[in-house]
Amino acid sequence: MTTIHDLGPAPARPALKRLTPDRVAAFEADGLLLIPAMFGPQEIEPLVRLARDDPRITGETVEIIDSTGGGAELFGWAGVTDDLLGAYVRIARLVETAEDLLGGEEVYHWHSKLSFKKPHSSGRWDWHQDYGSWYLEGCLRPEMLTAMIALDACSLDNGCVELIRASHRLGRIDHVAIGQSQGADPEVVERALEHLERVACEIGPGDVVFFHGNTLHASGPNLSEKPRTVLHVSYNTVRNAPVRGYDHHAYAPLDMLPNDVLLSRSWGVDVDVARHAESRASWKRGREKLGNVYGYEVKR
Ligand SMILES: O=C(O)CCC(=O)C(=O)O
Repeated sequence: MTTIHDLGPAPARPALKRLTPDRVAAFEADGLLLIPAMFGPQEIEPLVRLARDDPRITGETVEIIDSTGGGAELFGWAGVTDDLLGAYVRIARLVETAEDLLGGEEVYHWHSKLSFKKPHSSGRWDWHQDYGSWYLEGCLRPEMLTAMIALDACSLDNGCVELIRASHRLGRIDHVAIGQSQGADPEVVERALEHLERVACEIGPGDVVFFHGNTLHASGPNLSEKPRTVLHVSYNTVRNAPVRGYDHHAYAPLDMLPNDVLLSRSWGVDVDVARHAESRASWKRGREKLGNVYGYEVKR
């Protein structure tokens, strides 16, 4: 215990590793930040191939049911994997950017999701905050963010992610039942949209959008003949590891990989099938133990 008279100055912020102060300030103001071409074409290509054709991925997706009964497809995992998928999670440039954006705090991998929208598919994501569900696992601070890496060209017609600029400053918004699913209270979202900007993430392969855990986001159906695939990589700060929660969200050291890991093709196997199967099983056990903190129906 200390008294208010004895408080020292706030601790200085650690030096930035990858970003300039103005970019960090932009993220803090807007809850989102675009880094164009963070991955080059040769770096993104192996993941595009894997996500498109590999039955170890395409045969293991789940369908997330939205408020209108449509289904969006995901391949998700948590933990630290020693494979191509893990290389995108552990590559230094992504991890260090996340740390710069989260006040210089050390981060670990929360979970990642390949999010697919097939051509002419109706699945959508209702407006939500990721921290809405992560909070229910006992993460006390919203010191969490997602790096969304585009694998395809994303636009409004193929269901790109939309963000509400600066909505992270509204704090955590209750998620409520909406049609067949759940999402941020629609009345609050409507009010937010009266004075905050709706931003379409129209980005190309290799571009990355970082968004804060409390940034409201959604995406519409894919009305086009082109696929829309993105990889969402979510990080939590080490000091914010959950006080309860799904076991696979517990802290595990990230073991960062060098920035040339993708070009030097030094990632080992493409998909560590056993680790991914264990991650999915752990996800299921977590749902059984804690309930469905995400609030939406998941179908295989
Ligand atoms: O990929 C998308 O369209 C959105 C996915 C999303 O919001 C999520 O996984 O929380």
